[in-house]
Amino acid sequence: MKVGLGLYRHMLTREYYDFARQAGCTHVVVHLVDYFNQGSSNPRHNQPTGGKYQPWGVAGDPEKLWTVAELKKLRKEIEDAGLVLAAIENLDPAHWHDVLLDGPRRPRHIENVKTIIRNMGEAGIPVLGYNFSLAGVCGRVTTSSGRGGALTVGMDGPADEQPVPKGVIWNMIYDPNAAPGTLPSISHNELWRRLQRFLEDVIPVAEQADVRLAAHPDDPPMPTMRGQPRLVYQPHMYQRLLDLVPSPTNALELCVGTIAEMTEGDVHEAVDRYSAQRKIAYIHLRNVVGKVPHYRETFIDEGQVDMVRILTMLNRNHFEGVVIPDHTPQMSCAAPWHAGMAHTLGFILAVKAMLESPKMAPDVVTETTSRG
Ligand SMILES: [Mn+2]
Repeated sequence: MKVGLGLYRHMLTREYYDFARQAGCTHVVVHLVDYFNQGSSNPRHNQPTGGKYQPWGVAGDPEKLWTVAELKKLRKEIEDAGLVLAAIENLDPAHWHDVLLDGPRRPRHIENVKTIIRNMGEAGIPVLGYNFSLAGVCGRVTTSSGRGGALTVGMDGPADEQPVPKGVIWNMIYDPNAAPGTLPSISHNELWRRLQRFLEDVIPVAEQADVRLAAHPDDPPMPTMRGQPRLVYQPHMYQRLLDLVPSPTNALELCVGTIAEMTEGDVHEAVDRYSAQRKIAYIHLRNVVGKVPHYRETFIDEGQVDMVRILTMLNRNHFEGVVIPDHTPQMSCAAPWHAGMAHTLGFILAVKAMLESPKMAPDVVTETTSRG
């Protein structure tokens, strides 16, 4: 298991790379989509939040795909700082919205995704995280209900009252000039059909390019959000995604917090099951209290997930990918994002050190696995 840090687009600077190393990371996962672009309710020192029904921001330039030259330059800058670029997280809605929507530009947008995958392969970036979702990460509220009054994110009930407006996909605005109106609802089967077509189109290209595709589950994991179906909103639905197109390249960006919010199954079992199958490309780690549609994100050392048990299972199943902190509540100081990340990384590194200590490991493993 390796420990990394996820960096948003505006954080792709030497200062943030140095921070990652100082906090004990060997790897970084980068976001090239600028979620915060013109977002009115989306402060940059937090995870992208938006409002319950307010999108994050405006998507990127549909004509500008990430080039081999810029990807190679990014990789070099990260390596010059002493880190490894483990993955790119998320596609820009501007590049592939008609794959999600099954719209008229789908053929072109599938080619966009293939080009991005080939470019990543050429630049030596081994994993692409993605989220096959129409409504995206939405429907959440930010409150000061975290420990010590920390600002944190969660749900206070379902979010189906306001449908997705036209011109918005995956909680970002891809067409600011879209006609008024809302996106018609589709069925769960139709969404699975779109995912299957997507995987069948791009997995062969990804295999050739040696880039793993890693699917994030639906966050928040409700059956529907804003009137649109969700794909992976119970732990077993990840298996359906894997079985659609069986390949080591068809893999998971397993989000522990999201799975813990699901109403069925058990997050510890899910981590055990999918890591034993070698299907996890990388892991988002965060803790949580409650289940959808009523939950709150918490600090790593509280909440309903037994993090020691999760990390022990990953270690026992010889998980060789990267674990990154997902989101954290905002700590009261001048650098709330940094403080939350450093706190989470310290916790992860302590457990990792314990598991890897030759004298400690057998006792810890026995103790934590016998707990259940
Ligand atoms: Mn996540």
